[in-house]
Amino acid sequence: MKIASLLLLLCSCSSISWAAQPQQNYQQHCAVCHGADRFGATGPALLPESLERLRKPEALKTIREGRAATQMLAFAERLSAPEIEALAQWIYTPVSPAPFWLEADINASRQVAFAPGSLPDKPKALFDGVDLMNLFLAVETGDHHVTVLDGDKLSPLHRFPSRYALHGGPKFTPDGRYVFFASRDGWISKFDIWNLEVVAEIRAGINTRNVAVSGDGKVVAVANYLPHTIVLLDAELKLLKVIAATDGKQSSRVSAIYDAAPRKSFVAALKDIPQVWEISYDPKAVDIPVGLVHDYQYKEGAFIPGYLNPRRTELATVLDDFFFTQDYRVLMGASREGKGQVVNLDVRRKIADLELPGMPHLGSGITWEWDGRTVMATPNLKEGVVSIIDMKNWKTLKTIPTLGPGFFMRSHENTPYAWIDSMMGKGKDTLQIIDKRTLSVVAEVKVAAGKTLAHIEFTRDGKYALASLWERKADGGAIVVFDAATFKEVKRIPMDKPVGKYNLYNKISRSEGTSH
Ligand code: DHE
Repeated sequence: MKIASLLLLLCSCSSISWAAQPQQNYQQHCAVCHGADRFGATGPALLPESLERLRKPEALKTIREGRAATQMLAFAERLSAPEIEALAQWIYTPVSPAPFWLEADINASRQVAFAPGSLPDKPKALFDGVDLMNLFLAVETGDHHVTVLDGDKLSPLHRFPSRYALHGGPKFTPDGRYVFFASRDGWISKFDIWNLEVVAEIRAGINTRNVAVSGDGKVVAVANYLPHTIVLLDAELKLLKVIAATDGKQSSRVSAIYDAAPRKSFVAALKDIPQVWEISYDPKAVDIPVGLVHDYQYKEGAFIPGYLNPRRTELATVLDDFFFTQDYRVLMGASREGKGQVVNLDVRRKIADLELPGMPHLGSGITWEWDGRTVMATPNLKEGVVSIIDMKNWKTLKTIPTLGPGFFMRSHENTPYAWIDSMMGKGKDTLQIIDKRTLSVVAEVKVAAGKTLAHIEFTRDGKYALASLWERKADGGAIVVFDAATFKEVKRIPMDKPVGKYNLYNKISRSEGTSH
């Protein structure tokens, strides 16, 4: 009996110390960089939501061996293998209570390096003779830097550190002077391209999807998974408003937010609620009491929402990836299960279904004129196909087989070709080129067998296509420049895991061949 009690005592003691151990080790070794609450500080957040893209063996390796070219130290000497295992296990468990990031947290996080008006209103001498609208910004996630690239000479001009893990396209002001980046950890950075300085930063959330900038450059919108919010900032990154993403019954992660400049509004995709939200930033869009106008749909509140208030379109199913017509009146959306719908934002209802297999990546779609009509082409994250949709009747005109599931598709007004990667499958090292006139694959390019080649962006004139050799610099990571007519490699610019590259002109002019 005594032995049994002793065993029980030993067992419960060891389980107490086992359970307490990772927290203690975390506070002792990790909290200083990753935050006592695991929300992140100088190091990234360590929450299950933030770690979704890091596989457990990779996390274990990072704790053991550290991360080259970062401040992440190796802990193999200081912690035993079971301690490291317990620590890794623990950072993948949700925090309780659920993470929050209130207005006060957002306001307190704001940092201004250069007050408005304190930097010269003209581009640095470095840019003399450079076409500022043909610059590219290349996001390198190897060592978390951004390179400013001269699109005429195809050579780097400047490189600066970014926040950890930028995601989504950076968004430019219409004059091309400023650009806004979002990191997965919620940091929004405003960079002055003319002066090559980060001028202000703010943490808008804990787990962020993307950022959008209004067509007039005055409002910045941020979509968050954690907390469930849309955050609106002014151009100096001062908080304007936090909008809780809820339908009154349930709250939702916000998958993405886009600028619909011709409508002077943002359009938000919600991951957990079957609604599309449109948020007007038109100062003339005042809230109108229901009853004063003939309103055919929105009867929920006491008014029809106007300036910076979401206007909701109810749908039958959730949509979390969008593509817009060039005038932004109509959006094509898909859920991650692949159900596609066409929604008219003026009449605020679904107007058609889309026949799409797998998991279409509509956000990466492009359009062009074909046989007297506009067609839209979308890659697919699950199946090796490009779907071509007739935008007059929303029917799938053609399904083009590719080497495998792909992420990004690109073209340009001045080229008859569209380029597609297959980075999610076996053909990840090969780009395929589709003739926009015949809707068929006419060429393939590969520069390094077995290495991912993806994400294309054209120069302003459409003469060159720049693709990412998606590797660390030591493993040959580079931007590979192809002649857009002959598909021959003309240059290789070494980079550290270049993810996306963004041409100022193509983005600001909303080229039909690139994402906006
Ligand atoms: Fe992205 C853009 C969603 C995984 C690289 N990605 C976007 C956008 C959305 C999105 C909604 C458009 C926002 C914008 O540009 O403003 N991405 C998602 C996902 O849901 C998904 C599948 C899962 C996730 O973890 O979020 C996902 N994305 C990835 C990656 O794994 C990629 C390849 C590498 C990475 O670093 O995260 C990746 N996403 C990108 C890039 C863009 C992007 C480079 C900008 C494309 C552009 O040219 O505009």
